[in-house]
Amino acid sequence: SGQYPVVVSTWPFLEAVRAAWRVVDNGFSAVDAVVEGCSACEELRCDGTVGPGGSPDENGETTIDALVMDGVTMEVGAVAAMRYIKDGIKAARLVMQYTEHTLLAGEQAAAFAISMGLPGPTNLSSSESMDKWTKWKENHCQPNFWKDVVPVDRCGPYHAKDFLGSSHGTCSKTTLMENIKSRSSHVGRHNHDTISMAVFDKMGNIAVGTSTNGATFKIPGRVGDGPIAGSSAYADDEVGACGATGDGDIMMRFLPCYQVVESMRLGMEPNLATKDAISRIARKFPDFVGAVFAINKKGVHAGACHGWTFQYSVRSPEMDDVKVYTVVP
Ligand code: SD4
Repeated sequence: SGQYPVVVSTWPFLEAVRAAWRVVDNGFSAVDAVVEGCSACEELRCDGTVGPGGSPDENGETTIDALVMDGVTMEVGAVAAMRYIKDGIKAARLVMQYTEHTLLAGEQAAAFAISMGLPGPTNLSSSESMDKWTKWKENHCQPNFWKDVVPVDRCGPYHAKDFLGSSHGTCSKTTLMENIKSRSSHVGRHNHDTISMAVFDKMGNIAVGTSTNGATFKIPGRVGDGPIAGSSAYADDEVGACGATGDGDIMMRFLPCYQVVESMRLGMEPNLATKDAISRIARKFPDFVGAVFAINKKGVHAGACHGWTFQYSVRSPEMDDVKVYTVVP
């Protein structure tokens, strides 16, 4: 039908949307387009928070969270805190396409990706990520994702193998650091962090995908909302699709994209469904920063946000190029 294909993405990731558009416009599948679009962002290192060389964790290492979901078969493939592999979304797709699993994590996700032919192992650090990390260390390794009391200093790096043979590792057990809650300067407001993309192909089939380095100076091992189906993205071809970005640690408790799609299933317009999902989170966490977009089967789209101004991008047949929509809280 006339309104297809459609590509929607978080943020003004124009090249990513164009890359996905070329794929669906040439008649390939929604899954192909989502993978191509998110891959483009990984290669371009969108906002310095997607793909190799982006946001480091407390150990100074860059890792990748990525997800792909086929909204027709409801198959999902995802990788979480994956090390050493540049191609997050392609690794996620391999999980979906070839295995009966949904989510692989960490070093073993990397081993899977390499065994399946993706390039690696690769050092995902860049001079930018190392600079960020060096500054963070110079600033006394300011804990970024800890509650009020931090019982050990965070000037690692800490790797499990380094603790072998010692009863409780090498870190000081007595340091009490005060967390100055510097999070908002790292997450959100200055960083866009995640590409989450939804595509309808010419057949009207739907897919979503996500790729991100997660949160800057996260605790190593942290898995965000990125690889969680229903949180950073969700699609169901009977209803529509949703993508999310923001404080993943909070958002993943609410499965906002599942919420949005289910609300639309019950007849809610995208506009109300996105607002409702965001306000459910904001009622419990008034300081959270985040956003969702949604698109239903009719091609009607909307976004809602909290704590920042959100932009999402759309490309559809009646447009000459990508159009960016701005949403205010
Ligand atoms: C995360 N949701 O890992 C990602 C980060 C993000 O805008 O999207 N920030 O928490």
